[in-house]
Amino acid sequence: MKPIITVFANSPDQGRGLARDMTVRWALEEVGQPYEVRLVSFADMKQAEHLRRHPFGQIPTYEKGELVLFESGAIVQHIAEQHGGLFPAASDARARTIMWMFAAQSSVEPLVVQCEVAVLLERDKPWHSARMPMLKVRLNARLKELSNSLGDADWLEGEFSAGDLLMIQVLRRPACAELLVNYPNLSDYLLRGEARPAFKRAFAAQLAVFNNQ
Ligand code: GTB
Repeated sequence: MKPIITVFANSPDQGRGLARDMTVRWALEEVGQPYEVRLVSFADMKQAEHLRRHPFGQIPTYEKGELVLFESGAIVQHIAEQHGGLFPAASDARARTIMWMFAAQSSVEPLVVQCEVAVLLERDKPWHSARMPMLKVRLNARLKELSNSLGDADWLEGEFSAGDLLMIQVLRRPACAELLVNYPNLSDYLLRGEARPAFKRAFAAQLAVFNNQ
């Protein structure tokens, strides 16, 4: 039985792979698990049928048999637990991988989201021009710390893992792009992730949805 994931019927990013279904697609491609896609419009996401899958009326979700999951990080963790390829075998290394998954989504991504919200929704506020540089400074400081931690390693925890997948998805966000030039090791890390065949297959699949509009 193939899992079914929900994705935007009409992605605002126009197929740039920025919406979080890309994270789930990439994880499924890494482990070689074929999947089906349920396209949902913005209106569909707020209807009862979808709210039964996702209480916040968002994508992505993951359904397999009786199991219905939301939250991209939890979905990636489930995929990593069910298949080989995203979690190291040793339990300490697995714990550190889960630590990096949380780090990506709770210690780096919120700083990215704050920058994006400021650009998209707060440009007309009188305090925008004072707030924006402050948000950039905070994000830059976190990227510097991440850069120091990665050092000259290829991946965060030995082999490529679910921690890298989630961290690279955060680094792909446009708010990071202009800051990554300061950290060549993070730029190279991002490129290594995007060069993975599984990433390319996932990217092509989400782009195909947009191109078939
Ligand atoms: N914490 C949740 C997770 O990780 O799964 C967050 C889920 C989430 O933010 N979903 C967004 C959504 O459904 C899509 S990914 N939004 C619709 C809504 O809330 O009504 C965020 C996103 C959307 C679009 C772009 N883009 O076009 O560039 C980038 C990222």
